[in-house]
Amino acid sequence: MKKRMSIVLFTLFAFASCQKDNYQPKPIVLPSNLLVTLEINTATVNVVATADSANFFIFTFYENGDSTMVESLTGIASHTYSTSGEYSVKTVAYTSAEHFITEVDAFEINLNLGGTGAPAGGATSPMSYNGYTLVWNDEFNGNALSADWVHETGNGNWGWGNNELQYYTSQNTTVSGGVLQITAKQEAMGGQNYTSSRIKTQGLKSWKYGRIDIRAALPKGQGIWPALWMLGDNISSVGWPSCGEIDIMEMIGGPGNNDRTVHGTAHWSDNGSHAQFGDSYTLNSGIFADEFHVFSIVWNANGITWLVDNQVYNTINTTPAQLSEFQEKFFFIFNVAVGGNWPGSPDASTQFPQTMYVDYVRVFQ
Ligand SMILES: [Ca+2]
Repeated sequence: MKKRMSIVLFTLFAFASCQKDNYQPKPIVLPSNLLVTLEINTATVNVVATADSANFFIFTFYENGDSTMVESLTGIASHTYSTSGEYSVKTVAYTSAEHFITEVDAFEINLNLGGTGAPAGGATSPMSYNGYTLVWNDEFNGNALSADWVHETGNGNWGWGNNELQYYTSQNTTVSGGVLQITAKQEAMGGQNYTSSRIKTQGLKSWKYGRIDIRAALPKGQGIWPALWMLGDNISSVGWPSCGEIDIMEMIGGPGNNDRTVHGTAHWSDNGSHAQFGDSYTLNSGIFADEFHVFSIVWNANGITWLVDNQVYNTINTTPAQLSEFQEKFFFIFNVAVGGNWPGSPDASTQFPQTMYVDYVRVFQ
């Protein structure tokens, strides 16, 4: 009995060592540079994934405890949801069945936007970025503005410094169907011929640096001037432009390229003089009123970069001492102006009312 056991053990050892000597490890070739882009068209999310060295992809769409897997050689998949909600999709890029990399992206499906008059589709952006934390967001999912916002009303000094023609009132702001709606109307109030709204987070929420994404569909037409922008917290003590201004998105509506072009600009004080630096982004087709787009800045100690739908179109170096404005905290202002020095007045071609729809604003740091 004892002898047999030792023979068995010897045989096992010889077999194991033989296996080890002949084993050739396979080289590990992982995909790299996985890039996942999501586009949401009302109930349907379209996913496009690319990765170097990837031979196939598997997408898993999660929905209320259930999931749907889609395998794709091209990196393209889509899934249609039946209810509004926050969902996620897992993208796995494979070189072979054992060698893969994974990314999970969250997104929002909102089936109620249609009831507001907002366009149904357009670009969207992820709820998370590598290296960033979501520190504040407003998804505008309630029935009123949150306590993070206040209205600015009236016509300001010299039409808010620009000879603008609108009278701002809180009555032109609505939050419903998951979107903020700021509407410019042709109606008399406070000695002006137009009304609109201007909201801000001054004294309530402000930030220094970060990635900011704002998903919005814009109004259109001659004399319509929607803006998603920021001012330095210290404006009340140092004034403008020493406080600094970051225009994340401005559009001067009207025919030709106007309704299809947005501007991203920084303003500051250069030894007491107003200085500004900006550039613009023009759509290849259609206008900004047709569907939602995501207007972003990526802002750090070195500079500010402006993006539309994650495409960079302007960058400023803020390291020179004259641009120290941009090393301080800034608050948000969202408004739709009518007329003013830059856009000029509405004309017979301008249709009222005009609404800017904002699906969300998110700050990542
Ligand atoms: Ca929303």
